[in-house]
Formats: sequence, structure tokens, C-alpha cells
Amino acid sequence: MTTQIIDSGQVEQHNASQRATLQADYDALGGMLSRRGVDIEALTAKAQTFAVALPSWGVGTGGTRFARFPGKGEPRDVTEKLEDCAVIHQLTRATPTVSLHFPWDKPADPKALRQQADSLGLSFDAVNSNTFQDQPGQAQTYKYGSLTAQSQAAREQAVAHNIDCIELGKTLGSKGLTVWVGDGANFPGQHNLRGALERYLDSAKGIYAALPDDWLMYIEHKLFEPAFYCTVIADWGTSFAAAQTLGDKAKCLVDLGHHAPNTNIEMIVARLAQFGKLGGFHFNDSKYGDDDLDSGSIDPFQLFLVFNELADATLRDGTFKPAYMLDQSHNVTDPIESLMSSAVEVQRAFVQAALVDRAALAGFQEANDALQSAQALKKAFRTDVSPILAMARLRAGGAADPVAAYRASGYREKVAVKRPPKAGASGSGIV
Ligand SMILES: [Mn+2]
Repeated sequence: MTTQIIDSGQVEQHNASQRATLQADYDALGGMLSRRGVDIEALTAKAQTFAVALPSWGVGTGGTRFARFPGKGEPRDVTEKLEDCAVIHQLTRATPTVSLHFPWDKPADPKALRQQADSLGLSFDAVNSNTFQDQPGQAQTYKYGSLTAQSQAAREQAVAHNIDCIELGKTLGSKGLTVWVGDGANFPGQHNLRGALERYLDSAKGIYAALPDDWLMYIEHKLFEPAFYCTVIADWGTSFAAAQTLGDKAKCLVDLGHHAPNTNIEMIVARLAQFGKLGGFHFNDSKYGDDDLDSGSIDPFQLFLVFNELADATLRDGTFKPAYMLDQSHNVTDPIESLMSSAVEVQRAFVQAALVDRAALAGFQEANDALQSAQALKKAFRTDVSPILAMARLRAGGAADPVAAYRASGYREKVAVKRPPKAGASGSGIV
């Protein structure tokens, strides 16, 4: 029996107030889609299959390298983070899994944490290692790198930490390890560029060897920061080469914010999918760099184009199933509201991509009709599928309007009382 953190009577009351309007909007959209030969019920059923993992670090207020402005009632430990994640899933029905970050979320009792997740109707997605900052009492510093450090002792420590993450993840029921390293150089000449990657591959092989057979290792690249001259795993080419070198269980992870501005990310997605190395995503949005803004808040068309490639890849290979995860930093909003809205925005792109008339598009491409090809995509992107998303939630026991239902529940005010700030307990990190 799943524990509902928000009183289900309150959610039902909210839905009752929305139901008539939603049904009218849904019927109107259904009629319009039917004239296009699209069955709205099939799309709603498809929307219900969508799931994106929540980042445990996202439920606390983020921050920048200048400051962090904590919010009220932030979770102070991993069990409170799970409670907030459960609220998000209860209202959106689109976020059944949580991605943990170690050692930030290291549980005193992993089995008890798994039981708590289970009771809340949650399970664990990929676990994330952290070798981009030093932990209290650790023997070697990562100041000059971790998996790529010149120091063999530092490299060994970083490999051992990743293997610890795998062991912990096994107890929690996770099936993947995401590895992002901040390793790089701030000056030309600081690194032997080839040597640093050779050390990375050598270390990564040590981690890969500890992966269970049914696990994947997700290699996350990032163009710059914290290193500002060069980053060892900077781009999808390096990530791809590393994944190829390691083996079948190594795949590439695309964080939408980890590219140069104006990079054609959907093409990277197509390339990685073509060669069987697209492992998953960290969804977020950005304007200038790795801004970690809410998914779909800046460039929803790019998100749609990414899902258009994913829809194409799925048609070619029914077993294709990359891992979806949010990775955002919330500085001026209630993180729960941002994560709910973001999950819905990613789900929106998923449904819009399913609306693309692929036979028509293929015909336009075949005929070199550039204008109509573009219009075929725009036609899907311009369709407001909000009633489908709301109906999918309603039928699954979620809220027609998650943010409105959340605000009406008074959850934040309640946890603000229950969770007074605790010294040294940071609600979040940024990755
Ligand atoms: Mn990320």
C-alpha cells in the first residue's frame, strides 16, 4: 500500500473542480486530432507510459558559486528528499524513480531507505558518483583531478569511490552508474591532453570491471566548468570513444546544458542512437552555458526536436529505451513546483513528438520539400497537448493541475514547520 503524502481527498477535491473544463478541452482536442487521423486515446495511453527520474539534489534550493538562498522547509537528508520526490510523483504520476548522488545521499541504512522508497511508491534510477569535490577526511585531494589525476593514489581513490557507489546502488535496486568528472585544466600546457584521457580510460576500465551484468555505466560529458581551458570528457565525441573503448555496458549521457551555445543537440542524439551508444539524458534548459534552468523554460522547440529524434530511433528499434532524468538547479522557485512543471514539459515534448506525421515527413524529405518538412514538425510542435497530459494524470490518480493542487495542499508550509534549518545540512548540489 503506497503512502500518499498529500491527502488524497484534497487531490480529488482539486480534480473535481477541474474535471468539467478538462473534459471539454479534451473532447475539443480529440475532435481536432481525429480530423488529422490521430486517436487521442492512443496518445493519452502513450503519455501514461512516460517516466522521468528525479534528481535527489533538485528538491533542495540550488545556488550559484556566488550564493545560495535557502527556501523554507528544505529537505535536510535523503529521507526528507524522498518525501518531496513522492509528492512530485503523486501529483504528476510521471516521476516514479529517484537518482541519488553519493556521498551526499549516502544512507546510514540502505535497506531501510529502499523500504521507505517502496512505501512511497518510488524506486531508484542510476546512482551518481562525486569526485568533483573533496569529502571530509578523505586521504587524497581531487584539486588536480580524480579519474585523470596525475597522482595514482588519487585515481585509485576515485575508482574505489565509484565501486562503492555501485555496491550501494545494488542494495537500493539501482541498475546504473552515472559518472561525471570535473577533471580538466585551466591553462594550456597544464595537461598533456592525450595523457589525461589515457589516465581516464585506465581508471574507467577499473570501474567498468565492477559493473554487474545488468547495469549500465553512463558517461556524462561537459564542455567546460570547473575547468576553463579544457575538460577531459568535454564532448560527445570523447564520450563516444570512451564508451566504445569500455564495452557494451558503457553508454553516453547527454545533459542538455553541457554543450556550447547553439550546438545542434538533436543531431548528437541522432548520432549516438545510430551507433547504439545513447544511454540517457539529464534534462534541463539553458540560455548561455550550463545554466540548469527548468526543462522547456527557454527553448521548448529544441526539447521537441530531441524527442523527435528519440521517436525516430524508437521506430527503428523497439528495444531502444534511454534513461530519462531531470538535472536542474532551482534558485528562485519552490523546487517541487519546478520539478513538477519540468517533468510535464519533458512529457509534453514526448507526446508532441508522437504527433509527427512520419509518413508525410518522409514523403516531404524524399521530394526535397524543405518547407513542408519543417511544417510537418511545426504542426506537431504547435499542437497544445495539455489536455492529454492532464487527462493522463487524472486517470492515473494524479492532479489535473499539479502546481495548483500542491499549493492548495499547504505542503510547503507544513514542512517548513517540521523541518527547521539544520546547520551543515545542504539541501542540494549542482551537477
Ligand atoms: Mn548532469
